[in-house]
Amino acid sequence: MLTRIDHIGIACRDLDATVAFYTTTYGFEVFHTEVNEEQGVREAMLKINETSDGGASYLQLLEPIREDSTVAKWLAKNGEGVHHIAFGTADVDADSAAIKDKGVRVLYDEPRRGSMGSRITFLHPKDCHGVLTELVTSAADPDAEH
Ligand code: V0V
Ligand code: CO
Repeated sequence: MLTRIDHIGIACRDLDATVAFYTTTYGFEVFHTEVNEEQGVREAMLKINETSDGGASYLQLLEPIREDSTVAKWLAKNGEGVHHIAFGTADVDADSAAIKDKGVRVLYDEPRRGSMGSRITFLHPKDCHGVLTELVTSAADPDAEH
């Protein structure tokens, strides 16, 4: 069951400048930063609020680290802006299988490593009315494998 908005992914060209905008303008704080080599991004997670399922909602600011990464490709075409939304679930395997059975393309056969040790997969934007949609089980979710 999808129980929260886990994060909104925002593509940017300059992570430090974008973090400065969100911290200075709104007073949000950086909760976590990391480089995800597989996904080709450097990212910052800004925690916005905790959620009733025991998780939290974040902004995920994403700067590409390679020209051939999905975010670099998207930036070249669209410029900076909202890149994806992510729904949180305690069981990304079960939810992605159930959604696949409804005819939505799931991009990965097995969930991959996401921010802060989470397990993530993506749904094709063309099957989701134009929205690249991620499913995430955070390391803190009850059913998460550690
Ligand atoms: C592409 N399209 C999008 C889109 N990206 N539509 C909405 N939102 C997006 N973000 C559209 C694009 O305009 C095209 O439509 C069509 O899909 C095919 O796109 P393309 O430019 O030819 O690109 P592809 O097909 O090479 O790649 C698109 C997909 C790719 C979605 C397959 O971006 C992908 O694998 N994304 C999943 C991984 C990812 O995004 N990682 C970065 C975040 P038209 O022009 O044909 O109509 S990493 C992350 O979130 C982490 C680590 C985390 O949360 O922990
Ligand atoms: Co994401």
